[in-house]
Amino acid sequence: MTESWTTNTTLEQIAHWIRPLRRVVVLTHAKPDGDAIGSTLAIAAAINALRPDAQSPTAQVWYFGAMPPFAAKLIGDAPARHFLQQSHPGGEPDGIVITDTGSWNQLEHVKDWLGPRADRAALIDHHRHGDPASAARRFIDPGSAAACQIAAELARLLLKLPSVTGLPVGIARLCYLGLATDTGWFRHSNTTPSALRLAADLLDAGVDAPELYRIVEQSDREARVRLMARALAGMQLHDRGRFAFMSLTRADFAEFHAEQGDAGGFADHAQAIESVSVVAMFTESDPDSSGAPVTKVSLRSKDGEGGVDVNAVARRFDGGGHIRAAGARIAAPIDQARQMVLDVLREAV
Ligand SMILES: [Mn+2]
Repeated sequence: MTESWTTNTTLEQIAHWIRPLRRVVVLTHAKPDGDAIGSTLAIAAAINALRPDAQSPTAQVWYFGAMPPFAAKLIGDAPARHFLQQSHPGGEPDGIVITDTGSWNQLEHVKDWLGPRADRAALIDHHRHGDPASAARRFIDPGSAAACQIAAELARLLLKLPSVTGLPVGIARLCYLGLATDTGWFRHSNTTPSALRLAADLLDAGVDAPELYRIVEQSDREARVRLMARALAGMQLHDRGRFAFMSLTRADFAEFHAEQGDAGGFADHAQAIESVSVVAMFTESDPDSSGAPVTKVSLRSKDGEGGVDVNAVARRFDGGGHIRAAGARIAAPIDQARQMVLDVLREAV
């Protein structure tokens, strides 16, 4: 019998397993977002704080694919490596920690390396779906607002603190980053009482929340805002305004000297339209290894009466995510991908 995508351990046990490790690689999904970056760096920092006098840091983070514009400021001089495409990084860690995913299609770049080492891997995640074979030890809580909510607790356990209010401010700040970005700065439906209590505790730990807001939301390059204008200008509404579709081609990115990482979060702006229930943002990706076209779709669904489960829609295309935010990669040119998604959305409502 194959294992299911459920928790099979406790955070205490994961902390206990991590503590004696001497060489740890921390991984997350490709094209990491605020939660992925915050949770990986927070856990790596907590692990490295266990052996402050070590010659080289115990834990190192590996990132794959495009990084968001704010990443560099948050990574700073933390031990992190960045690979743009499929790599077989050297080294043989005695432990691997994965955050904010456990699905092979999001770990594609490192799958060949990770697969045979899953017996020495642990993952913490808040997604509803994943591949249990990616890690032998799994703590999965879809009730957590962000992977960072779980990471904050794991960091507390690693450092044997009575409360997350005692976390070093550098770690607390990273946890706040993921919590804030995954909840849309505490606006989305995952803004639970426990998420807000954790946010309060992290502020008590000394986090400068307005500074983080500035770094993440108010440090865009001009190219990103121009790209956003292009996406919004070409927006089309379907089904009496219920679905808003936007597209960006590789030529659009090239024109503004923008990178794929510059296009995140555009869907929020189209959600401002009252009639809109679902926003689909299509971006033309690089062709696959055989040269066939690939379109990435990012889906956002508005809360409230008649809200659409976009996770179910994304899963029809082998993607996934959350009920209100999900995505997929579709092996089709952009116009065809738009029609395919529209068909599935019409079935879903
Ligand atoms: Mn997340």
